[in-house]
Amino acid sequence: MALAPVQAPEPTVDGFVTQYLRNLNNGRGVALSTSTANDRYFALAATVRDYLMARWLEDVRRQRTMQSKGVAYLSAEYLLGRQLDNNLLATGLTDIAAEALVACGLDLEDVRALEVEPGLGNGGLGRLAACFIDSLATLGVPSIGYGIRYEYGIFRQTFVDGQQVEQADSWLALGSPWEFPHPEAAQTISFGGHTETYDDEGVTRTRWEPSWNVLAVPYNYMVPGYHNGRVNTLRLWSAQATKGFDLRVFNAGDYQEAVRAQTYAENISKVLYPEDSTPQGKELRLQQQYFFVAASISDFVNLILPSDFDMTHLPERVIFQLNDTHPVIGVPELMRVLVDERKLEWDAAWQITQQCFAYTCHTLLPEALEVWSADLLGRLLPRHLEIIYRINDEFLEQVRERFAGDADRVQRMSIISPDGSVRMAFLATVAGSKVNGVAELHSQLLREKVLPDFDEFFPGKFTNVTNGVTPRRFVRLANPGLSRLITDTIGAGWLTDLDRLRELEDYADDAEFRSAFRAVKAANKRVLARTLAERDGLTVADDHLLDVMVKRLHEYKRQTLKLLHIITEYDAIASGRVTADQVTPRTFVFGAKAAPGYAMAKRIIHLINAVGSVVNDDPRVEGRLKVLFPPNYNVTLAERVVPAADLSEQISLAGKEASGTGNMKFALNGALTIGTDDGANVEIRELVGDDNFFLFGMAEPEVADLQSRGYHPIDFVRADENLSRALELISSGAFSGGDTSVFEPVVTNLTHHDPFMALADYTDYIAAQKRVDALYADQDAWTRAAILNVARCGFFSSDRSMRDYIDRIWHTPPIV
Ligand code: GLG
Repeated sequence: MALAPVQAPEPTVDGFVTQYLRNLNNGRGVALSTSTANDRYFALAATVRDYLMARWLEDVRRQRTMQSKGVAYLSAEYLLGRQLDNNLLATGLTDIAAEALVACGLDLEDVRALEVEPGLGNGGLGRLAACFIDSLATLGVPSIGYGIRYEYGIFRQTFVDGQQVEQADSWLALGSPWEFPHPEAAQTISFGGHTETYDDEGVTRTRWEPSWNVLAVPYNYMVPGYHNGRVNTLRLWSAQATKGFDLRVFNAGDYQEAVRAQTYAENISKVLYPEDSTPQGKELRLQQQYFFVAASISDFVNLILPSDFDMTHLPERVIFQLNDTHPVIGVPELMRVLVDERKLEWDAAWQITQQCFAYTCHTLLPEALEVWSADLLGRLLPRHLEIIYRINDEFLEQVRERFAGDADRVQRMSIISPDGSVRMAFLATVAGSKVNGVAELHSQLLREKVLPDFDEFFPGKFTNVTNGVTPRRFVRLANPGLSRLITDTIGAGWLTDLDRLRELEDYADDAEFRSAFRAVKAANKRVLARTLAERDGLTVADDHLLDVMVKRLHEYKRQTLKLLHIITEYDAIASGRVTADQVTPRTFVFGAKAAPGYAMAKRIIHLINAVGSVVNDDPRVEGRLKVLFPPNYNVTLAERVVPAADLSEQISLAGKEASGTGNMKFALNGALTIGTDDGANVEIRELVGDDNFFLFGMAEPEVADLQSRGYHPIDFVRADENLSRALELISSGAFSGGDTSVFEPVVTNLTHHDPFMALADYTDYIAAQKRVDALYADQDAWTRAAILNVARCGFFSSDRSMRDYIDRIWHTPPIV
């Protein structure tokens, strides 16, 4: 009998119902009548999977047999968001599924609410990785994403008395229907021990004798392209002990000792970015990085490539893209594989390695550029440290040759810092075929300020790829109303060709279109209102300007500046200097998590909540000002907040935000940006035009200039009465029940240090907010500007980012 390939079920309501009930019965072992909500969700996910399966198997097979080059994206984070809707959209089955569920007496809305989003990332960097794999699948580029299957993702944020309290995110408590575990395909990953040399038929080679191992178990996830039948793979690794628990010790009664090794091993994939302020935490983090990178490289070279593959051709088959410095330990790992295991000459191996990696830098903050102490590296990965030393020696030899006598330069460029630690960004830059920043300004500053010696040394190595976001999730799924309006206006096809949004420009002056556009925004606000009411018991007024700042809490992003604006508005009314009806009614929405160990960030969260409760309870500003801070901002909530926003706050100190991607999502959904000349804001403004963007604040050269002249925040307090009043209000205890000590550290920090110059930009920020009010008062003009934002931001599709990576870095053509 010939084996027929797997077939997708019939894409009809009947076909869907049959498959759904089969999954409920055979997969969950329940009848519809006795099923729980979770059963119904799992069966639905399984049914969607069934429609993707045949294509997935085919694409996996093709990946193994093809001769062309593919992308292996190495990222410690993937902030995926919910999968169900996205996969229904990709397969075009949304309507069929909805009808099929009705036929079963169920409601798609209820079932989809059960999905827990996998929060396997912290913020922009992790969400970017998720957007990129979506675009790669949609473009039909052979690629595989590699990462870590954290048992606990980013913590769940709650507020207790206005203060952040973190709770474990047990997203796997009820299991995940989207993953396919393959324990039989586990890789053994080694740590510790020592190295020794040995004689291999006359050649001296090095051998690593590790002292302990863990298993890396792959979990596969489907990554479907949009309406193109393509299904790529995301492979996340989970750590497992090589040996189960020790039965002898267990039987002797020492239960804790019996599972000690197991616990130790499994800790590696336990939590996303464990606190790294303690030495133990740091070590765990390095373990995580090596764990997933070594497993991924081994997976690619040992399993995906044929066993007789000639490694000198590796660069023709793969590019390992390093998403920030987290996977950079992959560089010495590939060298070790090639030299120690595959027995290539060092020089040949180095040639290959340099072509197989490319590095994306996502930051400008020096403290975010990872550095590992040689001591820790040597203990955990002794062979890798040796390899890094040799890479560095040979590299510095070249530097000395080119710049004879320039000892300073040699020291500046050394991968090993003067205190003996390893600078991972330098290693990535030396090894990578290309190095890119994530927005024009960022790439420029990277070349000029962070890595200037390297830019000079490696002409042509540095490039830029401006970030992007997937329009499938962040326009089509998040904003169905706008999507419908766009399709009705310019026809279908724009979702995979986002530049076509340009065609909407013509409609900015069309009164009918503007009113339809406004109606969509209003409906989105009602959807958000419903979400926040159910989720957090919050109310959102219909007629307010929705002013939104959602992103990680960090001083450089300047949530405090936003807060000073709110306090100023509040103070103006409360003190009677303006009457309530003179201010534009606004609801301010915050969403922000602070790193658990970042005390100042947590205090700022507390202050936002404190200001919020005073403002929200004060009858003098009722109906005029409102502050909402729903806890636990995540991708799922973003999909509701972004389409509802009128105003997008992108107010980081110029030169600090590498790119931002939230800024793109808001603009694409018709919010206007109030922003500094920072990150991708620069490009947004250039595209949408100055009239449709509220620019304020110092530009990066002015920041640098003020810094060099000496910045004294107190001068700015003295110069602006509103600012001094706002700060004074905080100091006086107005937001802390008269207690003057709680927020004193925030005020003192601002008035004495203000490392991110919020006070220097305050006056201009307030002026820009006045321009916001003025434009908002003219609804036609505002809507026109909002439409132009949508029409002119097609550039920010992650499809375009992927094409740029392909052209400038990867050279991996789509395979259709
Ligand atoms: C970074 C940056 C953001 C950037 C994102 C994706 O801070 O500005 O948009 O990566 O490149 N660490 C991050 O989240």
